[in-house]
Amino acid sequence: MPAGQGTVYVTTGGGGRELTAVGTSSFTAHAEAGFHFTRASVDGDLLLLQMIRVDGSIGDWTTLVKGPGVPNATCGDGLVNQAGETCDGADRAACMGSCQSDCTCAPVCGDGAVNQASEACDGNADAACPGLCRADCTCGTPSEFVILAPIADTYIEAGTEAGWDHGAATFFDVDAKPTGIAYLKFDVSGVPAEVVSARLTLHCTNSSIDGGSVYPVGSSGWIEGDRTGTSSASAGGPGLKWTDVDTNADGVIDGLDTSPFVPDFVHGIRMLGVVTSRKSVTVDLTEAFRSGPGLYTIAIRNDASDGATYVSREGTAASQRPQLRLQLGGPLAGSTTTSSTTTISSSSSSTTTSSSTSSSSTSSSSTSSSRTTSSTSSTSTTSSTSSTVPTTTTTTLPASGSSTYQAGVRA
Ligand SMILES: [Ca+2]
Ligand SMILES: [Ca+2]
Ligand SMILES: [Ca+2]
Ligand SMILES: [Ca+2]
Repeated sequence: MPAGQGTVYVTTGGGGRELTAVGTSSFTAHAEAGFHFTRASVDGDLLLLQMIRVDGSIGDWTTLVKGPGVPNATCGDGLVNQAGETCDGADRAACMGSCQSDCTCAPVCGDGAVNQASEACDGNADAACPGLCRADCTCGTPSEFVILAPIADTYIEAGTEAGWDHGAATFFDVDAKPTGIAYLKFDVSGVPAEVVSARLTLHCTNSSIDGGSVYPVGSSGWIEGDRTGTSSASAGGPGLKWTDVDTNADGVIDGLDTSPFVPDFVHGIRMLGVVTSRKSVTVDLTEAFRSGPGLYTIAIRNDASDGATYVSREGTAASQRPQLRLQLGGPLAGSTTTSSTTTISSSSSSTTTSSSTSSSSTSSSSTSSSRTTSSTSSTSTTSSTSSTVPTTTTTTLPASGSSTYQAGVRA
């Protein structure tokens, strides 16, 4: 637009809590349903807006420039602002470790890839020793691990099934419409050793953009029940029901409910992320299993009306049932093995964020701002904040359907 002749308005999504599928239109540069926030960076005549996902990666960005020139983005300018940059100096939200001079994340143990000479394996990248990767990225021995099945699992659901017992169902749902929350109970009382890492694997049977977030539950005193949740015969079963937890019957489970089975939504442990039907998903829940021997309950809730479904412990295929794999800090009880366990590092390297508290949701993060500007530029005169009237507008457009962006477009 001509210099000094208008105001650019930028509308950014976020807020709310439920993810919904998003579409595209003729002027959409990027559309994505995901948890994110928008970061605005102002540097002189440059305004950079970025969609930052929960994992710190950048989903989309757009740049507005006042004045004649668009400064060249470089690796080293301290902002993730061009294709190929995962980080840049201190701007490294997507990195578990530091940012390297080439603007990529430095490899660390815990990033899920075997990418350092010291790593034999890393999380799910365990081809060198399937199922036996230690938290310190070395290969362990079978005696260091135990695999636990849940001793109970179920889900509770608002609405017409609020009084239903789903304890014997072959699956469990997490969903936001109606709200469905899954509960899994594990008995770690027979494991008298430090839990160095705990990884839960679930088998998904219904894809979702939000597989759910995992939360601790303070009490394991709930009953699984014996109804399958497939008919109204499930009403009134002995198992945990929505109506048991939503004690004030307002249709929402939160801190206003007095049930001991209200999940601790303030201390989310981990997100499952996008989950795909017929695939397994594994999450690191180490921090939830650090209290020593005993019973543990975790709950899974998502924020998408696009619900996810997982195989329960009653699932037909044993290999698809939930599994909690524990790496122990000492030999198993009764085990006579001594040598192989001495090298176990108890300094768990699983750091990570319990990112699930970052809220917001939705929708197309940014549309092409060349359209946006042209449609809003002409008449408005006042607008407080915009002393930054751009004379040149740069917008980032998708290069070719990928997530890499490049070219600036003059408005
Ligand atoms: Ca840069
Ligand atoms: Ca690694
Ligand atoms: Ca069950
Ligand atoms: Ca309630």
